[in-house]
Amino acid sequence: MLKKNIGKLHVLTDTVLQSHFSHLDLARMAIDGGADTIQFREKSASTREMIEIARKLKGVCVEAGLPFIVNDRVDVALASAADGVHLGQDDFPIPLARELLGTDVIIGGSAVTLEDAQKCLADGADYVGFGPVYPTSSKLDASSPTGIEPMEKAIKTVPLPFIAIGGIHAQNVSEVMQAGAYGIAVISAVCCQTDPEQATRMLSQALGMGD
Ligand code: TZP
Ligand code: MG
Repeated sequence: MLKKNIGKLHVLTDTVLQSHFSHLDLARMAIDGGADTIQFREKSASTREMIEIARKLKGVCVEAGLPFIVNDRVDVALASAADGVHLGQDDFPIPLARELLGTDVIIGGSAVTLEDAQKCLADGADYVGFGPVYPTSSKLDASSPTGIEPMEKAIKTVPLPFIAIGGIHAQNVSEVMQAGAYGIAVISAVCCQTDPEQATRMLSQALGMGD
């Protein structure tokens, strides 16, 4: 049993790959479809705008009883009383984020290699976001896809929950879960679908959630 509520189906909201739905629309639909973590991922809005959206998203997540995580931005996480923050290897340093946010806040760290994952552990992350496992066009500066085996090896070596990310959809969920992932994180498999709620439901079913 994990000490913190690290969800198994993280939906990252995105308004760059699509402009049909807002962050708030996406969060609501993902929650209705069975997402158990919402991560606010916004790279281009102003800080004020980000804070405004994040505070609304936090409200939606509180209502649903789900953790709300902010990508990259410790300041926006603080300003919205987020439950967590997700930090890449070149983002705000995890140990400093921990100092500022406290022990109860969920901190996720990104990893593409075993060494990255070991660093996440040493830095005090609560989970590892590992990937891209499969090819993805949702992240401009994404590394080459790792494939399953490096993730499997990292999972066996680093005692943290692993959230697989990158090119994950309902058809390859079972492969990443069999490799030992604790859960998955997706952008396009939800945000870029005509029915994000139904798309989330397919993923949650593939994960065997709510069975
Ligand atoms: N980090 C590694 S891959 C990725 C991020 C944010 C993008 C995931 O998007 P998608 O559409 O689920 O492949
Ligand atoms: Mg980042």
